[in-house]
Amino acid sequence: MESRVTEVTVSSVKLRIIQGDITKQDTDAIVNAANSSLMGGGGVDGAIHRAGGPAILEECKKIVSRQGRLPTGKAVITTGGNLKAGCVIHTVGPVWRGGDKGESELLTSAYWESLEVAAENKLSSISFPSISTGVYGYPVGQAAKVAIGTVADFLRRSPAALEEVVFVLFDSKTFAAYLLALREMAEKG
Ligand code: AR6
Repeated sequence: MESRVTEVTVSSVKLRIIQGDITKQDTDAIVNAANSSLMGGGGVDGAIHRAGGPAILEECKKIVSRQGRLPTGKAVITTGGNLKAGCVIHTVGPVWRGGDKGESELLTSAYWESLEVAAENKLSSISFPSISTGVYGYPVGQAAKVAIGTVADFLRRSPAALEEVVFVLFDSKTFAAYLLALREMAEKG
């Protein structure tokens, strides 16, 4: 179900939001809202590993044996396995603990580092889920502002790095929160 689409342009880069399933996207990379173990889990993490197959977990295991657990706010890249997207960028968002434990900085970092990894790997398009707003409990209205704001800041800072950034929101409440954040950002200019 991807009937509700909206789009703005930031520094000539398309920034779109859609309601749908991120595992079906054909951008160069999709981002996984993982946990520090990189061993899979529920939510979007479970869906990505199920759809992409075992090659993704194999690479995650190699990364963990090389560099240890992935700290919150960092990102790494693996194959996309059987996914249409060629790569998965795994990041770890913060668990919501009331909002005064550095959550917004860590969420900003999760988006920023994922975009850096995409740029370093010369990818031109990337899809994000709504990081931290499921099991990790980050209030979606606040998370949407951080997510849209961070991507817009990155695109203004590095306008040539990417061509398209898509937020793929699973449910209508999450879509509505991102739509509001996108409109507020577009109005501010
Ligand atoms: N496509 C797009 N979005 C999805 C999909 C999908 N196929 N499936 C779920 N979502 P969550 P978190 C949405 O809980 O809060 C995992 O167990 C979901 O509706 O997946 O960062 C990890 O292993 C919600 O809006 O991620 C970690 O332990 C959003 O994705 C932990 O959960 C994020 O929800 C991470 O928690």
